[in-house]
Amino acid sequence: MNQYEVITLNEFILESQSQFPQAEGDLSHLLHHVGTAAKIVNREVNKAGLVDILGEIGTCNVQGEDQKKLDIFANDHFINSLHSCGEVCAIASEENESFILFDDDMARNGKYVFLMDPLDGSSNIDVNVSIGTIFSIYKRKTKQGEKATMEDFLQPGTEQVAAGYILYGSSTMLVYTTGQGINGFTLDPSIGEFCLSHKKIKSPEDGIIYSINEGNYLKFPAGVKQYIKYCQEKDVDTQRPYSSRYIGSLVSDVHRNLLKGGIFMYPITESAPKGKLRLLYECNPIAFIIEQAGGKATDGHKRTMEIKPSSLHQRTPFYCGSTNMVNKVEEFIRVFG
Ligand code: P6P
Repeated sequence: MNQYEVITLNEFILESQSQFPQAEGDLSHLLHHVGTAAKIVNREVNKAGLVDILGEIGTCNVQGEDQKKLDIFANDHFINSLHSCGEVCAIASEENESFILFDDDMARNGKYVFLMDPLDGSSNIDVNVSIGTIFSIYKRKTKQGEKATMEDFLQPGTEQVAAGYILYGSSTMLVYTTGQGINGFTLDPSIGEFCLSHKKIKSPEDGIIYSINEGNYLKFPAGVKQYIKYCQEKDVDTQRPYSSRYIGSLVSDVHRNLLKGGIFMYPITESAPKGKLRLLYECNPIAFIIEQAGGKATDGHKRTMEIKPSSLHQRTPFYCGSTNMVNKVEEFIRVFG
């Protein structure tokens, strides 16, 4: 790609589809709608400080977390946009207790189900720290025309047909995969298009950044405590001590480590005995992205994408990033528990 060639997200999606003669264009159409919805949410996120869309609305989501006005805006917008595209028969969201069924003529025959965290890290909104949208797409298991059921959502991450995230940061990026590698698109506000900016991202198999909320140190499993100490010890050969970088916004921490190399960890703690992050619409899509970039994503023992889900909002411990770093923390967990 020469420096002057601009490849928009939609051109890239169509070009990618053309490589699969049997493709019918429905996933391409769905991904186009994700991109359009992301632009609308980005517009609201960018002006959040100027209009009455900051702050809480006095309600809690199914997780018991205070809902922010932007949370609700993003959730509603993605739901409406994906409903109108007709390719999705049902949606599950962090913001909704159960999945939303589209049982009308427009979407009943949709081939896919869509899962999302519409605005992850929303506690950072009011202090202008970057936030993100995370999404995961599966082919439905129920027959087209039938009503979608929970079975369509409780699929292991290995069954994902696409996954990605939008990062509303210093620039707005959309990063996604359909299983043929991952590519990053940066929104050019002057033309209102996501343009290919990070082609075929490959993540370094080693890194010198570790990301974890060390405020929970006393509650971590022994192996995680030992690994943190390992990261902090001086060792010239392995470029230790590593740097600690933690934004507290999953998409931001993962994106930085994806590009630079590093490990993100959210272990179990006393207050989160199963971990804090949700398997279906946070960990699985991130795991798909990370693995497609050559990295690794596990629960400390098992590949995240092979976990068989049992409920929509189930949580899991999560260790992801550079393969050698994930292998090392798993080694400490094996030895120290
Ligand atoms: P803690 C944000 O609330 C989030 O879901 C992720 O984006 C982030 O990685 C994590 O929680 C931060 O959690 O407990 O460190 O504040």
